[in-house]
Amino acid sequence: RVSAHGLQEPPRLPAIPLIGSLLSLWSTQPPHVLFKGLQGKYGQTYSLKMGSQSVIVVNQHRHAREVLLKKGKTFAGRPRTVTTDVLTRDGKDIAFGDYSATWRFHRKIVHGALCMFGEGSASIEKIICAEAQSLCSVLYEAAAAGIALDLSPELTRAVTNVICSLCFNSSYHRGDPEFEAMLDYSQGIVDTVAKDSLVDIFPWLQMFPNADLCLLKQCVSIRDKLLQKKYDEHKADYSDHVQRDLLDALLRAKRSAENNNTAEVSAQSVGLSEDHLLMTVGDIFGAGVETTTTVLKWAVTFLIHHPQVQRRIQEELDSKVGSGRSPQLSDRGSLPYLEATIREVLRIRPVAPLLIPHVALSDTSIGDFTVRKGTRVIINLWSLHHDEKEWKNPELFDPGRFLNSEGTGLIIPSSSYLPFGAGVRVCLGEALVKMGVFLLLSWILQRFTLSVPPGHSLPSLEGKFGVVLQPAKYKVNAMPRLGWESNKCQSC
Ligand code: HEM
Ligand code: PLO
Repeated sequence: RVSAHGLQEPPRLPAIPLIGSLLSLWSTQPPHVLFKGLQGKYGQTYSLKMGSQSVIVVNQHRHAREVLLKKGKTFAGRPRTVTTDVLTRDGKDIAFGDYSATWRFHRKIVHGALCMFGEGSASIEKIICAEAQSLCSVLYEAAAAGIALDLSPELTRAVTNVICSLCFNSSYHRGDPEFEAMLDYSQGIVDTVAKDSLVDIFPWLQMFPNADLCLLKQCVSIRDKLLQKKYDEHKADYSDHVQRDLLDALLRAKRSAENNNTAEVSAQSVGLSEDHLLMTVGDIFGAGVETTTTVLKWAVTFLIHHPQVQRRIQEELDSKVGSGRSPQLSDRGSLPYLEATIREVLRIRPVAPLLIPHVALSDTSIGDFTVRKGTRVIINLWSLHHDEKEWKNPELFDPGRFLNSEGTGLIIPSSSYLPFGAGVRVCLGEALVKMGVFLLLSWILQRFTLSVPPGHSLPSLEGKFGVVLQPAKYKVNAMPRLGWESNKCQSC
């Protein structure tokens, strides 16, 4: 159908009333793979109905850039769903909260706090290196005992401690019961939130017993107790003169809004209620832990599949850093192959393969297609990152594609690459993630060669789809490298 403006409706999948459930229940493929496959029949941008909700799926970078960048504000809305409302007290956070003055204000506070404690500060490097050191000690112990390890809890603890010090100025020791509880609840949330499960498509289903929703509510309640505890502790010893972490920065904004105005009503009106503060810090803590750990796990998984890539990173480390000291952030510029590897991991296994759904805030268009206000837009990053027209052998893990022809400088070879999204909703954690992944990987690979234990098969490269795309569990042998047989770098 062509309108007066030359615009037309996007091709639409047959409107079977239960199409949403059809997609998630009757397909063996995860949604990002299914959506990529549907392009063959319906074109790169098409629409479908999930229950009564219109959804447009975008599988190409030109339309993705139009949505995220050119018309970023128009598409800056977020849908309300049953599961994200449970997680975020009805959208009082940044990631799942709708476009509003509150959302903008919280992004600003987080951005400022991350610059202050994170990217811009030397201390974050020290914190990450201390965690890298502690992680390597665990790998040395395991190697000495001849044990193969599931790296996941170790990587998670390192990452959690970095983000914990940014958010709450605290950290966890191995075996800390609060940390173990956090691992459990967070996995429960990742498994059940925001994956367009039936209850998100048909909200009336929450009337019936639902195991996933029940698990989500339990996990969220455990998380909320932890957040509340941190909040109360911070409130008790808050001082206007010292800002230790993100929670202090949020409390300070709340205090100053309250002081500058007559009643607490004003703090409420800019969205600085206790709920808003807890949900924002919950987002950053949750995002910080789950995403960074996931990238590290994918990196290790691909390095085990591609020992030649691992060797080349180690050669680069040996020649540019040597064996007398540990890598530091200032080495980033001289380790292009490692950087290229991190880029390739983010391409081949995007952490958020469908980003977070966007919503059109007014009637608008994508390319020649009309889009009505309220339509959800799913950007299929998986399609962008595996587009055969943009990437040679997209299924092949090849860090070299991010290097110039001399192999000395980094490039982005295609515009079809947006691991952190773009525009007004762009990820807030990109710089932080890049520092953490770079330092942790470089410390590990300088000291160890990773492989599967003899007789074990290679780990699966298929991810488990949820709000983040996670690799499966498996055990790793970390073999100390020549010259790094013992934990010699205790003091550096
Ligand atoms: C949003 C990717 C780590 C904080 C997003 C989005 C993506 C993304 C694709 C959605 C953009 C959209 O909907 O258009 C990643 C990747 C990460 C990562 C690949 C790790 C490799 C982090 C970290 C933090 C963080 C460490 C916190 C420090 C956020 C927040 C949002 C977001 C708050 C919501 C932004 C908004 O809706 O306004 N991220 N992220 N992310 N990310 Fe990240
Ligand atoms: C991860 C589990 C935590 O317990 C809660 C949480 C909060 C923020 C979410 C994060 C989870 C998953 C990754 C998300 C992040 C906000 C932005 C980030 C969705 C659910 C991405 C990659 O978009």
